[in-house]
Amino acid sequence: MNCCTIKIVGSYLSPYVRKVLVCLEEKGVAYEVDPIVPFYGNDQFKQISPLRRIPVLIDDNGAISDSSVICEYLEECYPTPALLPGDPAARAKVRWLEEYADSHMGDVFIWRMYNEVIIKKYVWLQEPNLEVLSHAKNKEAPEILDYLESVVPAAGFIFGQLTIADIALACFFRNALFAGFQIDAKRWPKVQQLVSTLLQRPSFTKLQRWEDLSLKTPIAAHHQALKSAGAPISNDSYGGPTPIRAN
Ligand SMILES: N[C@@H](CCC(=O)N[C@@H](CS)C(=O)NCC(=O)O)C(=O)O
Repeated sequence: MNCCTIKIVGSYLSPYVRKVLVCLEEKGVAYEVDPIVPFYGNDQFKQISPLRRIPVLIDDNGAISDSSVICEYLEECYPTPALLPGDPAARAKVRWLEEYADSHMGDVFIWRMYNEVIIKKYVWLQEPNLEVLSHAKNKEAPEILDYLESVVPAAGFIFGQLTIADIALACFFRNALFAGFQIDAKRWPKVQQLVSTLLQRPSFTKLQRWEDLSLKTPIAAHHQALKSAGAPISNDSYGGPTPIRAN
C-alpha cells in the first residue's frame, strides 16, 4: 500500500498520540504533527474526528481516527519491523493488552490522574478532586500494576519481540509520571524494568523532549514553541482558540 505525507493530529502529551508516534519512529516512517490539545479543536476538527478525540492520522487516503486503528493501518502499510507477532493466538494476546492499556489504564492514568492534575488545571482552570486522585493512585493503579506484574516476563519484552502491547503500556506511565505517580520497583520489579527499558528506546526518548516542552508551555503557544524548537510540526492546524467539551 502506498502511504505518504503522514500527518498526526494531536498533542505530544496524549498517550494515544505517543503510541502512534512511537510506532512511526520504530518503523522509520517520516511524519509531521499538528500538536493540538483535543479540547481545542476548531470546527474542521470535528469533520476529521467525529468524537473530537486525538490522534487522527491524515494521509493521501484521508483521515483515520483511533490509535489502535491507526497502528494497525501502519502495520499493514509498513510491515517491518513487525509490531504484531505472526501467530494468531499471540496476536490476539497482544491486542488484548493494547486494549487493556487504552481502555482501563486510560480510565485510571488519564481520566483519574492526569485529568485531575494537568487537564483540569490548564484546560478548565479547575482544582483537582483529591479524593478521585488518591483513590486512583492508592487503589486503582496498584491493581493495574499487580495484573501487569503477572503478565510481564522476568526479562525482555512481553511476547519476546517488541510489540504494540509493550508500547501501549509504556505510553501510559509517562502520563502517570506527569501526574506524580511512579512505579515502586520493589513491589513491581518486572514492570518497572520493562517500562524503564522501553522509555529509554530512541523512539520514546526522541519524543520526550517535545513532551517536556509542551508541559511547560501555555497551550496557545504549543504549535509555535514546538516548531521553533525543531519538532516536525505542520504549517497548518486544526487548533482553535478556546476549549470545547465533546459531550
Ligand atoms: N480510543 C481512542 C482514545 C483517544 C482519546 O481518548 N484521546 C483523548 C486524549 S488523551 C481525547 O482526545 N480526549 C478528548 C475528549 O475525550 O473529549 C484512541 O485509542 O485513540
